[in-house]
Amino acid sequence: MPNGTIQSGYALVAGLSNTGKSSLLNALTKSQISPVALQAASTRMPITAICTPGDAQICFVDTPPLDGNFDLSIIDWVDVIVLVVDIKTLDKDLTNPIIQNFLRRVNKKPVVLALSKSDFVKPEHRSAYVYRAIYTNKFTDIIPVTPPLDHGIKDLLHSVLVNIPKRIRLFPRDITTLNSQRFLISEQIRTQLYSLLPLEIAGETAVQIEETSQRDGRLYIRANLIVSRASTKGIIIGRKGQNLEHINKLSSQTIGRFTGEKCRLDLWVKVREAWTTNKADLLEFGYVC
Ligand SMILES: Nc1nc2c(ncn2[C@@H]2O[C@H](COP(=O)(O)OP(=O)(O)O)[C@@H](O)[C@H]2O)c(=O)[nH]1
Ligand SMILES: [Mg+2]
Repeated sequence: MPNGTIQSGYALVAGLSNTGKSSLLNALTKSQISPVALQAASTRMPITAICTPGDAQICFVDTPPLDGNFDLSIIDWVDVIVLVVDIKTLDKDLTNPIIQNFLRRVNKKPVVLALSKSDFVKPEHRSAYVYRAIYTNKFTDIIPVTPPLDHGIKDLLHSVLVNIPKRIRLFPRDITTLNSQRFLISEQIRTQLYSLLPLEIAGETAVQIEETSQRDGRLYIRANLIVSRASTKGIIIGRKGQNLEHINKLSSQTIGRFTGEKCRLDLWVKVREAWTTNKADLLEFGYVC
């Protein structure tokens, strides 16, 4: 191995919707980079967080759900895959055609199975689930995890790390993500919409960051919530502005946790008729490339 090489590479975090992928990525990288919602809210585009155990670098990539907007070609450029399966639905999920198709496509790459939400199963019963997954002969390792309690995270990190090859460093020493701060902030706000609004309204609301700057020792963010129908505007604002205030409060909290700074969020609701069906608008709001 030439001098100057280190373990440096990509680990994909994939799974069905709402299985705990984003919570797991945050726990693995000790960050709050990927938004976690109370209600199912899909990650739209890959979100990256880099962790540096010892001299190594692992760029974890949180992805849209396998049963959603997942692009299988992303598999080709990662070194190892963490497949996240909810321990409660393990049997059903292992025979789910979407998971089976994913595993066929993965081919010879190492796949570590993370049995998520393992707090729902008594500790003494967890090994039975691990044995069930071993039977399939598809996984390099199988680890029960509970990201909010930090359970299993160290073991999972170790299993990923042994599959990261040595090569010339891929990332500068001091970066924690490959995404822009603007994009990550907009995703934090967008995800909170799913916690507070009906699904169809949250799904038709784009978030556009107009300004991020420092004001009075705080991170100032001015953002627009863009709705596709005039009638939706009032719903988002709510009676006496209560809904918008709630969205603002929750988003400010999650942005504060993610950036580590106090922030002042200035939210505006704007209408762009039928943006969800207009290619130029979809491009502008980052929904297609
Ligand atoms: N009880 C429990 N809840 C979890 C766990 N991991 C995630 N969650 C919750 O499950 C929901 C979905 O998590 P999220 O990480 O957003 O899932 P994703 O859609 O796969 O990214 C959120 O409400 C999380 O707080 C876990 O290990 N135990
Ligand atoms: Mg997610």
